[in-house]
Amino acid sequence: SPSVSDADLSVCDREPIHLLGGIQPRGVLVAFHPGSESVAVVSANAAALLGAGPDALLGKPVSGVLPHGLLARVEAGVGPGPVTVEVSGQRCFALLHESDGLRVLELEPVIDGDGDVGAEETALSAVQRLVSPLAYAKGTVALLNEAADAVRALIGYDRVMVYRFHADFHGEVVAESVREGVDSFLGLHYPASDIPVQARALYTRNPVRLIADVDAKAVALVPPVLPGTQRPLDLSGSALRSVSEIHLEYLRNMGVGASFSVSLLKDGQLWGLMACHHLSPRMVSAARRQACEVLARLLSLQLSAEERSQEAAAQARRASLLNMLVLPNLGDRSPAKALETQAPLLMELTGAHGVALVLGASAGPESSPLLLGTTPSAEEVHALVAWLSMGELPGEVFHVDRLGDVYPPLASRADVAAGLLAVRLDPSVPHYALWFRPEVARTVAWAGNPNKPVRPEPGHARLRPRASFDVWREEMRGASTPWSTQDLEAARALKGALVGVVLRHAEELARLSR
Ligand code: BLA
Repeated sequence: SPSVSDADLSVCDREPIHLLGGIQPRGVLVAFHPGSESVAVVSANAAALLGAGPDALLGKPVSGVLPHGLLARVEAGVGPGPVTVEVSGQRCFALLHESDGLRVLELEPVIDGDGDVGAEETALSAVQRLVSPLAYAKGTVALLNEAADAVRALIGYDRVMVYRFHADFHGEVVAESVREGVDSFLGLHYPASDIPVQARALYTRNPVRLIADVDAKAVALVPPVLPGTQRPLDLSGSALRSVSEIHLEYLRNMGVGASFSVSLLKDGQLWGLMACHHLSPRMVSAARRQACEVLARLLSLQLSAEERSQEAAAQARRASLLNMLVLPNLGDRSPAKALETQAPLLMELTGAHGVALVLGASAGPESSPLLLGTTPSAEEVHALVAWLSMGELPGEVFHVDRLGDVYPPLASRADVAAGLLAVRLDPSVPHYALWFRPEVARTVAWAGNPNKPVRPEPGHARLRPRASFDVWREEMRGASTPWSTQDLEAARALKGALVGVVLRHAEELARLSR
């Protein structure tokens, strides 16, 4: 197998994973012209099922290659699951799709005779649990855990994870179902490069993939290059597609023998994956894969609905926070004093770990900023405000998730201020509300067993999951979680609410001190 060098790693995003020209050896592929029905491509292992190899099969009419009536049966698509057919005395799942103007038939022998028995029942009961009002009422995480349990029951893998992409496409294991005694990956984060951009694009179009044996040698397609396109047959829609050697090495380094994953889409975008590992090679029948696909589609719908209602709830929560913030009677307290008691609300409003309110007239008790939660020092905040006031703030809200990059004086303070969200409360005086977030690497936990010794092994350290986590942490150094549009809206709304109260009070103070 080709060795994976650092140079290879740098071109990961460009590896054409749909054009590798091979399939996994668990089945046979035959592609033929739709008109003449002559065989145009066949996998090198064809003899195992079709009684003859590529030399004999290429160019022949498909009717002379496949058992009589097979194609008609597959095209008619009997029953709900994938069609099973009899080829050379073996029962096979038959899957048909089109690619590069060819019809592509894939045949996968049914293993131990009953590969699909019970799949429909298991899937149906899982579906029932997932759509039950009970599962729904328990919230997203419970729903995801249910789904992980259901998929594990269906495929019998050791570890089934729900892997969720963040906005920057790094990912996190947010739910999991594991066999007793198997390491948990729950809560672990991985860099975006672990699932490169073209893989994510492919998984958006083709939702299921199975690597039944990470050590299985790929079987070449014949011919390796199509005369029409001058490149290998496009296997984007194929079930047997062989996978990137880089990814296989990653899986081996993880101690994984088989990997199965199903896409979770939200509004047509890749939201995450159900990522499943077995510690030894393990087949998942086409029927069970399809059942998992149905579950994943259902889960995707539930997630979309759930997220929409969560967004609505968060919106309502913010509105009520704003009310709570501005309604309390100031009495004879200054706005700053009044707001001090509301610190938790102020932080919750934007999901910050600290807030600084700079409302000061040049003299008086409010000349120093009001610091709530985890923030830089008063001096640091003063300097930051001076810098903010100098520049033209693009828009009324300024936000950054790598403050150290644009404002070096706080580069060493990523522990409190990697992220800054600032609103200027008044154009004529430097009054600000500033929200701070710490570096994200400090807010996520390595949820595996950090005390477990990592064996230093030769070879490609980068492709080891622990190393991969470290890479992610390195990439995220100095960065906070990004501010969402909702955070920005909340900041703007707070500005609207505060401006009236605070400025009136500040003018009052100014008048008094004159
Ligand atoms: C594909 N990488 C994948 C897939 C997963 C992961 C789930 C989909 C294929 C599958 O089902 O196995 C990553 N798997 C994970 C992660 C976890 C997991 C993060 O279980 C966490 C628990 N991978 C790398 C690097 C490269 C890379 C550095 O780590 C490239 C430089 C490549 N990953 C890579 C490629 C694919 C992939 C090329 C596509 C494989 C294919 O479908 O052909």
